[in-house]
Amino acid sequence: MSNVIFDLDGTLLDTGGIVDEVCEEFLVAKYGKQWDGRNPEKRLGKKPLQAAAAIVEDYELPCTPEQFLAETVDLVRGRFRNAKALPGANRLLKHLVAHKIPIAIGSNSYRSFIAEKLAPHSGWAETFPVIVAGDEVQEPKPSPQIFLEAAKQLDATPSRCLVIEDSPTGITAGKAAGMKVVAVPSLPSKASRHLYASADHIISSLLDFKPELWGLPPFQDWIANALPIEPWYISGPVIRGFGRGSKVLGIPTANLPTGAFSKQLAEQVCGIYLGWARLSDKGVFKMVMSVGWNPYFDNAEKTVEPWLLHEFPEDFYGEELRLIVVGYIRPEANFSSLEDLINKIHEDGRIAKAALDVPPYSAFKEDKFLQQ
Ligand code: ADP
Ligand code: RBF
Ligand code: MG
Repeated sequence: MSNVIFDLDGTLLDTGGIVDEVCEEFLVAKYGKQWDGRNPEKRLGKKPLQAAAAIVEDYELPCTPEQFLAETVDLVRGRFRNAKALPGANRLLKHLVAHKIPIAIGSNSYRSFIAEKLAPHSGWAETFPVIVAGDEVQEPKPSPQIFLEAAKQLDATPSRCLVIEDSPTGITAGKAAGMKVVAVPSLPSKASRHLYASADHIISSLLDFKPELWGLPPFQDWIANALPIEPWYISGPVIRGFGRGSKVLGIPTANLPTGAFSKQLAEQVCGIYLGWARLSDKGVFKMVMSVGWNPYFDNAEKTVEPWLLHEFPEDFYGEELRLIVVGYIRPEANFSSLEDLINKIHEDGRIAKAALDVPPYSAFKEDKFLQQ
């Protein structure tokens, strides 16, 4: 593989949240209706007018899709600049650019919107020598036209192009173009899994993209079996969790109320992380934790499950716990037996324990956040 073609919305940029925000506010203000985010598959990866038609139908709005789009488009546009790079996007782009791998964007979005979305991200617009938009071809995805045009402009044959996509529509388009396709699903639910079946490979986030599987140069930034990340800081009183950490697994996890950092949590990739924990009365400890829905138990909410790598003589419910999360270990996984899950968690613990002794992870032990 010598070329990579990226979808933009939901793959490199978190624009889905912006559209949802606008719809939620607009629906209640104009029509007194409550947005519930239903049927994301009808909007994801679609042209704006198709997505608008889905909303008009789903909420039985007394307007045409054209009217709905006309009334909301500027609200959405106004927020493009708030769209954050998805975790791992900057890392992957820098890596490909450093290795001179030709890259392109192939997006169903309009050309002018793409330009506005890229503008706040330093270096992004210049990074892509080729951008093909939905209004520059006759048929948008799932037609292969966008990707075929991108390949043409890259001067590459389709079989030498890898597409990275979050939407089923885009995966269909990439396969129809005769390209390899890696899916980073924006519809993470189990029920949506079959929509991604035609992808060559499915990953849970760009952090898990392995370039070497596609004949591209490997990343060299893992340190001590973990990937250093931009640290994130969370805290709260230790509360009761699902009541099974110690009982079912023999691995206690000190749960935090997620309300205080729900937005931060929504942005974090589900997976296993390492970091430092500080208990107000006890000091600073190494920590390994899972973030997500715990597929093995299929929880209904996204939680953090920090296991402090220390033996405590008793429980510490109610005590203030502060966490700095500094490294990523792996995606959340499902396991065919409880024993396999437990073994994996112990392996995570060993990785965290060793990694936290070396830079860059070790330095955060002295972070002010843990000292106050
Ligand atoms: P819950 O479902 O309430 O979280 P767990 O079985 O997961 O129950 O146990 C978590 C509790 O165990 C924590 O809230 C804390 O009070 C206690 N605990 C004892 N040792 C540890 C440890 N090493 N890491 C995390 N929590 C611990
Ligand atoms: N649960 C899963 O379903 N899949 C996992 O891959 C997984 N990894 C974990 C890794 C660590 C380090 C810890 C502490 C927990 C992990 N668990 C995982 C979560 C476990 O299911 C959870 O702690 C219990 O559900 C306790 O409520
Ligand atoms: Mg727990």
